[in-house]
Amino acid sequence: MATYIVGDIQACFSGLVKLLDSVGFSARQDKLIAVGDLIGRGPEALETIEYLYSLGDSFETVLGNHDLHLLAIYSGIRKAKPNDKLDLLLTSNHIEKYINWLRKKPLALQPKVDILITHAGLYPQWSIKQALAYSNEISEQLTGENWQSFLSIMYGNLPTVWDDKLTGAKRSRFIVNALTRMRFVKDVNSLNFDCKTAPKDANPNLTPWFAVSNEKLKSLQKVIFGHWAALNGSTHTRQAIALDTGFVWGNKLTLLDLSTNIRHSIKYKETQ
Ligand SMILES: [Mn+2]
Repeated sequence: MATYIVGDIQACFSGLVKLLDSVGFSARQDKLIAVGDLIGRGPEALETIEYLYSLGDSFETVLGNHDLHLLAIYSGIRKAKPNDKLDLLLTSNHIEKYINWLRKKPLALQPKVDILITHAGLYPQWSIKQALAYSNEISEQLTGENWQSFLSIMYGNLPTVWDDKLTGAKRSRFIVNALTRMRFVKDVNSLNFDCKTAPKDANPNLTPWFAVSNEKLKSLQKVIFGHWAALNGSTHTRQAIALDTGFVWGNKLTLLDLSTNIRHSIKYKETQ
């Protein structure tokens, strides 16, 4: 039994299947975990969700910003843009089933001791334990009856700095942003949402979240994340493992075998 963690699929169903075939993935024996952004921008949103749903207990995921965006569009809180490419999924006869399945997924997972998976990473002032607890706070809202009103307060960039004393919408918004949208921080702990480049091309006052020293992250612990295609899978940091390698932008889709630590990739052009 192998456990594979896959980078941002973003509705690239054909590429995903080819990559899984290349490692001999078997839904009966193996487990697939995604780092979120299952859909968004790519061409095969419906096929991707149908397939991942069909994997049943062999599949787990954390939610990414595009997945939350889908929930918000479905709920009428956000309008779909043409480049979201979600029309066939949203008009599927089974959309309600898929939405109810997705909103029960967490924002953080701990597939084994010392490993955290989230879409965007670990905020530099949080421990893994805190990230899991905060993810649970959001899941309580997303799985509850008033999940759609929760989504309506989710959008916005403020506050940018965490404080344990935050409550209500501000607290929820920070948690969602830190776990699903973070890339750079300014002044050690202030989230920045403007810059999506590789760290070397960023304004020098911005630091990737994983390059800020985190006193609460123990030396054996690791954080596996997606969301940041411009990193191209590299953080130069042993404890932060980046798996978004930009397949939807014509680059690669990456799968990490959790037991061997070996990465398997497929290039976009090999799948055309
Ligand atoms: Mn993302």
